[in-house]
Amino acid sequence: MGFKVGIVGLPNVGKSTMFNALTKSKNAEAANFPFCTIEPNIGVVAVPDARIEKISKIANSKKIIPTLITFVDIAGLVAGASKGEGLGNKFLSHIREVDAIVHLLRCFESDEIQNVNKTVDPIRDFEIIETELMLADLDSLEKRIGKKNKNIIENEELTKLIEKSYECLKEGKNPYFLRNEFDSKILNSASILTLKPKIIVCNTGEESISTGNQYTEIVKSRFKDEEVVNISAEIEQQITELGEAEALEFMKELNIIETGLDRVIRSSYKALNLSTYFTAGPEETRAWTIPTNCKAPDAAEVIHTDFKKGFIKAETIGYEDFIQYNGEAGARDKGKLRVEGKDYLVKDGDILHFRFNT
Ligand SMILES: Nc1nc2c(ncn2[C@@H]2O[C@H](COP(=O)(O)OP(=O)(O)O)[C@@H](O)[C@H]2O)c(=O)[nH]1
Ligand SMILES: [Mg+2]
Repeated sequence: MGFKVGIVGLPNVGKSTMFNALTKSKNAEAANFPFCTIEPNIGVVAVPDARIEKISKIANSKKIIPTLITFVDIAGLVAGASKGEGLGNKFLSHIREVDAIVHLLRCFESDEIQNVNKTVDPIRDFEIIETELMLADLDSLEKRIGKKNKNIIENEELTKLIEKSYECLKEGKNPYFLRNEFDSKILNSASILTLKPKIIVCNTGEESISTGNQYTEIVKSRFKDEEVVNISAEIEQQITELGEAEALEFMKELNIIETGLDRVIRSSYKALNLSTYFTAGPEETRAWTIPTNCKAPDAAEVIHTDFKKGFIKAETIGYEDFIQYNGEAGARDKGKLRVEGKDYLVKDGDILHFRFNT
């Protein structure tokens, strides 16, 4: 269902704590949001988006339907996992299915919680996990390249990507930089673990939740091009146990305006290069997820394949215009309702109404 993000990290870094807080809080937040925990380690959560409420108020909608993202708590990754240590290869099948990876890094000190290593060192921990992913990729690409010769020819760009990644991995290099050289469609279809978009999440202690600490600083300077988010999994869990007013009060005390979980969700959305458009009417205001820079008929297809097949045009109002002119009628009066054709690239926040032949 929708886009999937896997949470990985060494044992005891706080993955399950964060996962539980994520799924629990988003469940409690609005009972009418479609939500489910498919398996104990898979949860579907709503993407927080303040725009949807504003639109629905203006459109006088009975219902709000947010867009969703799936999180998977992936346990069992330890040094040697690719060779069967820990839960061994079991975790690999979980990771293969995800669209992006959250690396949860331990940045808190605690005498009680055992790390597999004695010291706190988020970069070392990251490298351990990445090494396992690289070894797993090396193994699977070797097989794929072998198969190709036996007549399973893949598309040319994909073959190039596979071969280049394989060359890197053979030399012990991480092929992640190839993300800059290939189209996202090819990257997404490659099913290569080390090429999946990454979100780096630092699990800090309570005292450094708003300021960060020495460890989160190291992480931030190492990952300049990635989304880096600081959270405290324990605090997030505590927040989920409070009522709305208490939670806000608590957050004020901690000097944070937004929960770490909301930031993790939004960073994931960004790392996946996704945008949102809306449909709005008296029945419902609904958010739809599309790849950024998607053409109107492809955006329509997210609602229904018939919308793409019979696509005629998309009546389009930009989000700012919709708010400023108080909805569709106002925007139309001011000439802000545009009629867009099949080459229109949908913008984040657009309110769309598709016209199509059946
Ligand atoms: N002090 C402290 N302990 C934490 C924090 N996050 C998680 N823990 C504790 O670390 C232990 C392992 O957490 P868990 O979520 O099960 O880790 P996992 O193995 O990565 O799933 C639990 O006892 C948590 O309560 C944190 O931010 N600070
Ligand atoms: Mg766990």
